[in-house]
Amino acid sequence: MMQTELDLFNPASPAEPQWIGKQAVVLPGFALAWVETLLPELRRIIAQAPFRNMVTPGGLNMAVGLTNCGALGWVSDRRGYRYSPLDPLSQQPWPVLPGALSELSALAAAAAGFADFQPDACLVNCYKPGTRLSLHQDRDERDYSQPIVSVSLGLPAVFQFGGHTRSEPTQRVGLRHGDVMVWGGADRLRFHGVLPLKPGSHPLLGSRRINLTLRKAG
Ligand code: MD6
Ligand code: FE
Repeated sequence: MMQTELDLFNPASPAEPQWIGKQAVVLPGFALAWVETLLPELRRIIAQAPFRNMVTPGGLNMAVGLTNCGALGWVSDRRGYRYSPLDPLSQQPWPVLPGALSELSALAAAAAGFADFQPDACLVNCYKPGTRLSLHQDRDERDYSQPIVSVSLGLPAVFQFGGHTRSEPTQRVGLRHGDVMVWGGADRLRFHGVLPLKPGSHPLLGSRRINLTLRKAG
């Protein structure tokens, strides 16, 4: 059967990789086997470094709840965006990056053609129904030759994948619980965002979506 965009939303469709760019791919269900290991780790991370709404340099409150684990964490405030070894809330190092998350992300990166991916930062985003993430580029990492690996958990979302300028048209990609997306190379700096989350309840995570993005930031 030919793969169409609609198949992404059909649970019965085969879990074939969906290439959405030359070097950007969705691996449907790739993280499902790791969820049981990841959820207790996630609880530990959130207990140590709770979700918070960061402020943009322009003074706006970000709607997405945000925290990090790993040697470096992404932070935003009136001074700008950067990676920091300390959680500004606690002035302590971020929670340790779970080994299972490094392994999973290295395997996913390899499946997408990126060998030896060694993440040192994991941004954890929490979306409630209605929360969106506006179009942006991920450009605060030092080395753009390294890909980003994104793990979706909980409620499904519609990811917008654009071009190299904000005004280019975007494609829409469904991301469901357990899906992993890898992008890098020629696609590394493409604009992207998340449409407002639809209300719903996920059996394991309740009324939210959690997205983990693993990066080599430093
Ligand atoms: C999200 N993700 O899916 C937000 N960035 O909730 C991102 O902003 C993102 O998924 C770079 C690469 C993959 C991503
Ligand atoms: Fe991003």
